[in-house]
Amino acid sequence: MTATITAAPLLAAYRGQPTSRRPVWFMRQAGRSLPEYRAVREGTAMLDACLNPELAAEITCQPVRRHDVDAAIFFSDIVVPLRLAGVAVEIVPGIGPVLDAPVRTAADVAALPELDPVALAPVRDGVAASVAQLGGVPLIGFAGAPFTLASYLVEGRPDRELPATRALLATDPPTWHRLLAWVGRLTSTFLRAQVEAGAVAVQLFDSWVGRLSPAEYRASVQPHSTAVFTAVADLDVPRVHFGTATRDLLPDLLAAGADVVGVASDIGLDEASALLGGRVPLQGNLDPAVLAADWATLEAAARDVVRRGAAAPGHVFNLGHGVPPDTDPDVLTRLVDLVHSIPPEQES
Ligand code: 1CP
Repeated sequence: MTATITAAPLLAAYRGQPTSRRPVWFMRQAGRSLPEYRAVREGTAMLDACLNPELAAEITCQPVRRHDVDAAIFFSDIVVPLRLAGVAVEIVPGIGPVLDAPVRTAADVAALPELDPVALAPVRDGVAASVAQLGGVPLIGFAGAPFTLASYLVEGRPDRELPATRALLATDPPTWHRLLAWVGRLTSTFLRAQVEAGAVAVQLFDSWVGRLSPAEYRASVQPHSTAVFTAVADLDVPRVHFGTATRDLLPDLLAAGADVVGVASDIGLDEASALLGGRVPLQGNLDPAVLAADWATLEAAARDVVRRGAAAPGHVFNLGHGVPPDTDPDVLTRLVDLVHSIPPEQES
């Protein structure tokens, strides 16, 4: 890691240290809200774009060039390692990840192929090409957490109620645990490849984990997320753990092995910080819906996030979830300028 990257505001905030400016980036910043993204994606299927190193690097860098955000996130998807392991999955426009065959039985789980790290060459090459173009702006690697990725395998397609996932968890614990252990190995391999190729932080997305009670989470999910965090611990990069609707789960998400907790918009950052003992750097959590509001409303909401975020030892400004596809990119640029312009002494 170069000295410039080590001193980057993103990494300082992730470590709970003072920063030269308040870092900001957006989940799903690389993607559909940008006209230059739609232009380069024209005619290329989503997963083919992810596996084309030059194209993935170009899309990764687009939001950094346009918005002056403090981090890039590698353009990929949580299902990319499934495809590279040989699982038949496609990202269908307007729907999301769809599998040829859902994974629901002990036999289905036993038949899942292990991911050969060699198959990750397009990911390593895409990360390396991104880092080469980013000129010192940190690159975040990411993966789907075992629960959220398993939910796509079990449902076979997006379904926020997760009926088949919850049924498998409740009725066949041995198969459930074998499935999550498989996903955990897959996710660890995917994350390691990104860091070895130049990513300087990682984020584990457990987007749908808020569907579980704390007791369910601890018994059925947390050990597998811990295994992922442990598998990348020796790489010594900040590990961010994100989920939505996690008000009741925040201490458990931290205890899974994270260094930073990503908070969705259902709870204020000051309250989240208190629930975590006031000692954990946080990332978040402007409500993405506010991006469509008039500027005065958006500015007030962003300042409120900054004010509440000051309760934590470090704060990386972000949304509470991904950028909605119909967001005006100029609003994001203006928001970045605003967040950078608020001096630390005006936080409280
Ligand atoms: O054609 C397209 O443009 C497809 C839309 C798209 C994009 C741009 C998908 C399909 N994935 C992505 C990229 C992506 N996915 C990134 C890129 C980096 C960035 O943040 O800019 C990231 C981090 C993801 C991660 C991801 N994929 C998550 C976790 C984050 C989250 O939003 O909760 C999840 C749950 C997915 C699954 C997925 N992939 C795509 C869609 C539409 C979905 C969600 C489907 C659903 O509603 O369940």
